[in-house]
Amino acid sequence: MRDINTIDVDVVIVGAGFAGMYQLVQMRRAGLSAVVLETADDVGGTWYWNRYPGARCDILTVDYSYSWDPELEKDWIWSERYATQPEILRYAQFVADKHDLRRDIRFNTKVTSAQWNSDAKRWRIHTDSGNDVTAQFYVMATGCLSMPKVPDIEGTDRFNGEVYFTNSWPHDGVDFSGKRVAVIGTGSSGIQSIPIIASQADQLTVFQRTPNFSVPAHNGPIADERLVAYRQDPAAYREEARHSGIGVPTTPADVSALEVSPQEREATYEEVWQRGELAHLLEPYNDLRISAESNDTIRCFIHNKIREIVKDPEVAELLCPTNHYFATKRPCLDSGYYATYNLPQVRLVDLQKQPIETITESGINIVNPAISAKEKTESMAFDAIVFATGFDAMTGAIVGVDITGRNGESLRDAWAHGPQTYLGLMTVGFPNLFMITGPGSPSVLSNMMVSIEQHVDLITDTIKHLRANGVDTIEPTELAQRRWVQHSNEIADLTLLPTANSWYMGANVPGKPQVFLPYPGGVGEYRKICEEMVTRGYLGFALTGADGTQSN
Ligand code: NA7
Repeated sequence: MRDINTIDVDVVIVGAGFAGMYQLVQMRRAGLSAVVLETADDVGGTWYWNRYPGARCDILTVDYSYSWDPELEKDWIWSERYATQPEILRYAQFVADKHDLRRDIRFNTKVTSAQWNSDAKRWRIHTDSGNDVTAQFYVMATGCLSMPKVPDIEGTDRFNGEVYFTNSWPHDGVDFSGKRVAVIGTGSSGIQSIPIIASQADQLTVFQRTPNFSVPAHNGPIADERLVAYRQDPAAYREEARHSGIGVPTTPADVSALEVSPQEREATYEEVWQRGELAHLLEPYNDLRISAESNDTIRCFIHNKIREIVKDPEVAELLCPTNHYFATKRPCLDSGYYATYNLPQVRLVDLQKQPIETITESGINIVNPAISAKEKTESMAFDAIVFATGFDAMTGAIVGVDITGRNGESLRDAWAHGPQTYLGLMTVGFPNLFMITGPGSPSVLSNMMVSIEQHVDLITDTIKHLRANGVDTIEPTELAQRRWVQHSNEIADLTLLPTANSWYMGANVPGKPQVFLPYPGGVGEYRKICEEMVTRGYLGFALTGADGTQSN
């Protein structure tokens, strides 16, 4: 039997992406002992794993940067509007070096299970390296899009050629020159990688289940006016982002899309299309998120753009998203995506009409009634298949660890009908377990960096408060949790968001309960609610002292 070495710390943090790194910094600043457990062999999280060609940020990188180290704001200059994955990874590594973070990170260490010990009032975390960690506080900094979705396609294991997953791409890259390549999936990862794969491959076939809205990134140097606003007063720029709707400085509109003339609307949409920023696409009118009729105006504008770019009218129609409203699935930013379908070596297969029958040893079989009256199977041979099929979003990485709380209850069971949290931060029955950007927080509907920093600061202040007041455990009350879930759903129901089969709803993973996962009220509103919760003495949380006395 292997020896289990146990280390004991105040705080165990799982994940060394941007959330875990900053949480470590804050724990050190608070004078607490902390260790980070990380599966990979270096920092970076999402930006460590997603190395597929064309991987970039879809929020301007000036906005997608840490604000907690004023020196960093001067030391690190982004080279483009939307930095590439290697540049963002270098940024994470630069921060890790500058703050000497790696000494408290255990790399190549996967957390397998965690148990709360009610007597000791501590968590015990088991890892695959044979080392256990015990800690009073346990922070899951595991990311919202980090647990790959298992491709639910018949025959996936049969293929004898090269197989790649965008979410765990080989570190030394892949050259598709001279190859026949299939890409399955047209979310952000597919849309970013398809133009580059097409430029290398002999033949590229894209398998599309749902067309997605994408707008051109117009990547290049960072626009002057943005840099001026940011460099003049970085602190004020960041503060504005913290109180905005999605964590990027924007000016909310006060007019409906239906209140202006079609000509004015067209000109406005053209301006935002040329601007190439997701944050500004819903900005021009105040009802694009809530009114189907208004949303239709931007939906039609983008359809027309696709029809202008894609020369074959049939292919253009296949690429036009018609079964969901704009931004009810996460829209994408691209560099030449639609124009890629004008290349002679690129074919689009619409899986709605020609579903995959099976993956075979040599390629992919689809149902294609056009082949012949008798034979309806078309067999396509490939040298490589790229799965860009996404993630078990928001909950996958959390329930991927076998977590057992108070009374021996498993988190998987507690969330069997959908995640229940208070503020997306904690869940009933699991004392002292915090989630950064968990389900029920704005997270994936926001600039992640802003949401991460807000959560880390809140968790840090909470732990400091507990320590200063002799409180051993913190846990939400049933009532607060129930009301939060209800409040979040009520806001979602006012919008068009729940109408789409999106990963926001858990709809991409077969069998996953379909509930709206992120908090849709905006980061500024959410921040206010959290601040009020603190001001009102951690309203909605039960705090238990060493002698068992409870407050709240
Ligand atoms: P996404 O956005 O979840 O995209 C996954 C894509 O794969 C999407 O087009 C899916 O179609 C498709 N998919 C998933 N399963 C299948 C099967 N079984 N058959 C065919 N097609 C399938 O993940 P990404 O990695 O692209 O992007 C995730 C986020 O990362 C993105 O939003 C950015 O924030 C960064 P569907 O739409 O489900 O019909």
